[in-house]
Amino acid sequence: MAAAGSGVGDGELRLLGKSSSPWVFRVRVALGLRGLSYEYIEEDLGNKSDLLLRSNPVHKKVPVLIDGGRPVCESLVILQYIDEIWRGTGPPLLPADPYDRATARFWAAFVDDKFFPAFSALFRSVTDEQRAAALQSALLAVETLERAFRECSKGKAFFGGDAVGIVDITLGSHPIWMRAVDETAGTNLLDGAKFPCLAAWAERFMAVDAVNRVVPDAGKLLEQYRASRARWTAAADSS
Ligand SMILES: N[C@@H](CCC(=O)N[C@@H](CS)C(=O)NCC(=O)O)C(=O)O
Repeated sequence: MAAAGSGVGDGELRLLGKSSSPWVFRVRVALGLRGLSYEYIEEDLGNKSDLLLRSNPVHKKVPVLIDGGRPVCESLVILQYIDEIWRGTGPPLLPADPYDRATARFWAAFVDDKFFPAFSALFRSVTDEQRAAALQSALLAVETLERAFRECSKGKAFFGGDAVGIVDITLGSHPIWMRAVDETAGTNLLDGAKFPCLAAWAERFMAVDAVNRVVPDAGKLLEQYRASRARWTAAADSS
């Protein structure tokens, strides 16, 4: 976690981020849901600030939430910190019941440990063979999440029930990138016919005010993704 005594000065709430980062997006959504104001500091990840290096000396990554001078690192840890510290200022991100809470933590971990690596392989694939193999794994993970949604939502709008919870925020950082992949690679990861619950959930989640306010510009993401793909393809061709 964050370094104790890392020398970060006291202050209000600050967030070190990168506007295109799905992990940073999670924290911005959670802060927005709680109605918290904070200073947002955009990092240049090619030239990381001293503040970032001192605040997250282990991973040197964003997001870092700095609360009164004390850094908290890793998006899922930060979401749980926000949930515990600012209670009562919005619906809880984790359910009250210990079993439901364990289930929510399980699915949030699934998103990071299983869904994301599968999606990331698809995201980075440059050849048709790579794409076909990666697509299969990504669709399996999406199918699992479709079932998870039915289990967690209990017929309501979100994984968290009537309100957005930790699984919504954790998975919700990816649809915008999934759409960028769909537009570029001709896939349909959130196919409404195959995954009706998840496709409808993604629409609902993206329409939530706290999400809508901080969602990165889809056109810019697509442009950025196409430029990265062109670089990866050129590198693969020259190797
Ligand atoms: N597991 C981390 C992932 C954070 C992450 O990968 N952040 C990226 C930005 S999208 C980063 O800071 N990368 C800088 C680097 O790898 O040097 C989390 O959930 O917060």
